[in-house]
Amino acid sequence: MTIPVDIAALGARAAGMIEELGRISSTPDHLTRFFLTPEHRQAADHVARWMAAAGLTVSEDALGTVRGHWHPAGPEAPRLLIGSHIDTVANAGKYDGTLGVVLGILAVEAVQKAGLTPPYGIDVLAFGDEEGTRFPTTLSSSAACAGVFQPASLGGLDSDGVSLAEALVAYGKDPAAIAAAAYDPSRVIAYVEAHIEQGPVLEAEAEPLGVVTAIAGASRLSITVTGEAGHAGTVPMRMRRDALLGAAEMALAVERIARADRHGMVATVGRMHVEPGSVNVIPSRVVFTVDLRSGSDSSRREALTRFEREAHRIADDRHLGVVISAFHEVATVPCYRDLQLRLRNAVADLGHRAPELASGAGHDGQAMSQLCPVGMLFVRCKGGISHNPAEYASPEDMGMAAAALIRFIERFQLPQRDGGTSGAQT
Ligand code: HGY
Ligand code: MN
Ligand code: MN
Repeated sequence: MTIPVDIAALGARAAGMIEELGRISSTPDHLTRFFLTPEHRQAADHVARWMAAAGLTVSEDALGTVRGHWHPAGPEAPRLLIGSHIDTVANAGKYDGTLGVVLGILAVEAVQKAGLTPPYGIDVLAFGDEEGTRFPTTLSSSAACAGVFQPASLGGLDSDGVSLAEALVAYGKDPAAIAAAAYDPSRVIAYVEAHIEQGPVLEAEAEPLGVVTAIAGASRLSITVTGEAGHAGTVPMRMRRDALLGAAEMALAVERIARADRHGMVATVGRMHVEPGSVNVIPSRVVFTVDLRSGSDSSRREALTRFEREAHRIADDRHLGVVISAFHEVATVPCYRDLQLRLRNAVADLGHRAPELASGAGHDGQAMSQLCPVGMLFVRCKGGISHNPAEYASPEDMGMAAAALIRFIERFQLPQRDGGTSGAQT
């Protein structure tokens, strides 16, 4: 059976759902929706209503992940998981994460309506903490589904000093129930996520969809530099212990290290907090973050070592203190070759070539890969812009992605999980 797909109609529906969720934010003038906030609650309820309207049975786990279940072969049958995240960065675009949840709901609704009765079930998952922008951890909700949640992260604090544990309780969750959120690996077939590319490749290739080969590993550091406050008008330059200038030199050092790398390494100083923060006081303490990524874990780890050495040299030269702590580390995850092939065939059914590309952005698939094989479908986005209100994917491309997921599900059998010929990891 080939399920008829109306790409324009699917795209229009996806665009409408993206707009609806894009309006749920902590501020009316831009989109910011952090984990376990009132706006997360509102968005989760909105997604739950979409799932119920699409014929899914809805539940919510101890980390706030909304789960839409379709079990035509009964609750004990193995499951395909399809999902993404509904939390955002600050001043975000509307498509990052949300698109994967919307497309999962549209695809499962379509295959149900077509009368498909696969020998497996499908859960659509809406994760609440992929970005890691409120608490120090990231991927915590998909980690809970994968059974690899780190209880130590419950003590992580947000900028108001609220711990993850306190925020979960305030959200109506029981941290003691987190372990029960884990899927039984023996009953999960695979995890598939559709996501905007957040890069320029598909646009350059003039293709609406791509298949992800691997998700780049990443490290996130917090660096505290301490110097001595002083009067901006009276302390001679040679006598200063200026924490900000030390931090600035360290930031340039990590940029230099990334630029010199041959594996496309990227380094970002996304946050810098300066104390005391008066215009006429020499900064005495600076805390800044480094986000470092590479397609090669060994080169990323070498870069971390080099940066640590450089930071200490700079601190010594300037008579400053420096403390470096890594608060996030995730390895590069290869996507399962069998899933890549199936996604590529689904796109080919629609008359398109699906370029293969690695993901520089992190995704929930990195956590889910500890539970089951992972596949990702990328959707072209305008100018490759993301983590920016200008982020955009066209209704046509979103419709094409929904149709590709429908084709993927329609043709999905129970692949070999033991690494059989078709399923060996890349
Ligand atoms: O940071 C990332 O790569 C993702 O958007 N969380
Ligand atoms: Mn993101
Ligand atoms: Mn994302």
